Amino acid sequence: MSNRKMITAALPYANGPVHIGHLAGVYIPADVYARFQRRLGKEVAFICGSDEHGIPITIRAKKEGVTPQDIVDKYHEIIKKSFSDLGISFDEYSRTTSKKHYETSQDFFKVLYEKGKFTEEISEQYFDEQAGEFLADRYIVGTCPNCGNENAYGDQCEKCGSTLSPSELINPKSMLSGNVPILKDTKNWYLPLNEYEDFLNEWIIEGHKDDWKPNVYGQVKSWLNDGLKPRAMTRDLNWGVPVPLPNAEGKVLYVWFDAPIGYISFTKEWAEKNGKDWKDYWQSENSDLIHFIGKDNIVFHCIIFPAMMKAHGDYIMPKNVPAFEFLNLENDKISTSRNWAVWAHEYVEEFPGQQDVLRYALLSSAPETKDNNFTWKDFQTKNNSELVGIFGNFINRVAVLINKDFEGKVPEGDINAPELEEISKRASEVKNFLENYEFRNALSAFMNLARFGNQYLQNEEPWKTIKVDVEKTKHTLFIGAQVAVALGNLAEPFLPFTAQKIYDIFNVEQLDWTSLENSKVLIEAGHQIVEKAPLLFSKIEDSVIEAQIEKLEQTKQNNKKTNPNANPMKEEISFDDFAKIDLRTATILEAEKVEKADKLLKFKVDTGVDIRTVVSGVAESFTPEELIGKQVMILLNLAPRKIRGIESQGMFLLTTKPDGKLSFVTPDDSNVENGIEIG
Ligand code: B3M
Ligand code: ZN
Repeated sequence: MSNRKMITAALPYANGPVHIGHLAGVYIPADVYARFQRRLGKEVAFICGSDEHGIPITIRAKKEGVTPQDIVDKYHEIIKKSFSDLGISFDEYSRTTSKKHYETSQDFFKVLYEKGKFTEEISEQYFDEQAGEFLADRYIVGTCPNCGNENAYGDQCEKCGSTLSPSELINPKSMLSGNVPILKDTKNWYLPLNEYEDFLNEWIIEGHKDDWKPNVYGQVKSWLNDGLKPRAMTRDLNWGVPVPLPNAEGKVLYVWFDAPIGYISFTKEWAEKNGKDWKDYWQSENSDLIHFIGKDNIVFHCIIFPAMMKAHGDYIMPKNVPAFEFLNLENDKISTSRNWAVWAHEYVEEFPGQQDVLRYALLSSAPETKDNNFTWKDFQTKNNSELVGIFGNFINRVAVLINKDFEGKVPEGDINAPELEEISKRASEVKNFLENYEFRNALSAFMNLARFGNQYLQNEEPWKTIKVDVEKTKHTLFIGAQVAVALGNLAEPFLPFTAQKIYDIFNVEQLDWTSLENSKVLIEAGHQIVEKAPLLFSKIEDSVIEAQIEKLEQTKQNNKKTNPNANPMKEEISFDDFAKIDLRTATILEAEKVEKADKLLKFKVDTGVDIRTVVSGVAESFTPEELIGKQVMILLNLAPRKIRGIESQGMFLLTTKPDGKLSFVTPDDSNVENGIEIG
């Protein structure tokens, strides 16, 4: 068994914050694994960083009207902070716009180029002549040939879900200029994946049939059965790592070429800061490379990146690629664009000090072998019944009773008691499950020790026996203390914040894993614990859960909007409220500019009731002349207001056009008299 563990977690795209789906399906399990391996005494490098290239970034930038750099700067910080707040113990969290990464990925490309591993191919790509750019599939919109959706993308129709290619779109248009794109020849460098089929078959299909997860193995097998094709490793784009060849202007490395090399670049950054040699982790047989990813990344980590590393020649292959399925939220697919998610940074703010509750809830419903579901009700139950009711309750009772009855000193007990075996049994179970990437089973094995401890106290009743049998009580609490310290130690990979609290309560240092497996005393008799033990967990009230469910309900309402730009409905009013409003038809008699006010016009209006003065901010949308004689609608009984010294006696009904210009709401029939009530 190798002494080093090179553990990677998929690089999140820096185009949005991370949500519980990412956490449950990649980052929390990866963190548990890394922490556990450190406890076994392995030399661990746990590496991640933001994926800052690729179309998801440029699309987001376009949407927000800012540069790709602005987008990645913003989300890199948010993501990085969320991870650190949630105790994800990366040794390095960097970003693919770092200098080291440019160097590393360009060098990697050059090695493959110089070894003649690429083929050069000319292909026809859509090109926007006005913008002077080749268009990624996502940048082409048109009508879906399958469902008629007019806003289908060149790679996919989000309405009917079908996968498309740009040439299938009816009336394709460039998203950059709105023009019809033309087809133009372009040269790119391809990795002939078909040449790696034999290698991949032997390494994975024959070599990892039994130790890789069936979902991963199955996907790889089906890709290989279908046969692999050469795949372009460069793109015509202006955001990414430039292709390091002469005459390659306007070309960048394919994001799935540069991103996995990020794992290597970031290991180098970490190694330099920590006096390590990165090659010990990436180019040594005494290192296990393990990629934690979501199922949509399997092909990249099991086929393309290994083929790249094989082509390069100096790298080890991944030992395992534990890929997770997806987590749903309240029985609906998590979606960034629909805002259907629980966002990590929001959770941290709304549940301060409760990071471990989320870690626990997500681990216990981790989508290991099939898609799983997160509900707020379930989250509440897991906290209130399991963490508060069992685990927290047990630790608290042990600490309180030792203080109350034995002045805070762990009492004497039988050091050969059979209960100590329960500890070592559970520790070995947790270990075996974690070695097999069975996180949910590992978590239950740990919780079973807490259940055992709780039951033990329940049976022994030290709060009663203290009055009649002090010796027996001593033994009970001696065992209680052993189990409590064991629980702290076993909890650490899963619930690191809670583990630290337990170490503090019992005034102990963290132990390595093997000492837990030896049925030994973990805390000696006579050891002084703290006097006032804080509670590990607190009950989550119904109102807190209801507020979260309400928040999701709001999202649902927003998603129903037919116009995404429409503001949400204002608070409901009664009919009586409405009846107070006096709206009338009126005609503009005179209009003139208000001096020294660019936006204002002053009007004389015939309201049918009287002739009055109105000041309105429409000067940027209309000239005074074009409004004279126009019939409009006016709010008559609005209290008069002084605007620039002029008393305005009413307000016109106006709306805004897509270009930002104002437009009057008018009766659609010209035969309406002035002063007619509207309602
Ligand atoms: N940036 C994340 C994703 O597909 C993608 C992973 C890169 S790992 C090298 O969600
Ligand atoms: Zn469609």
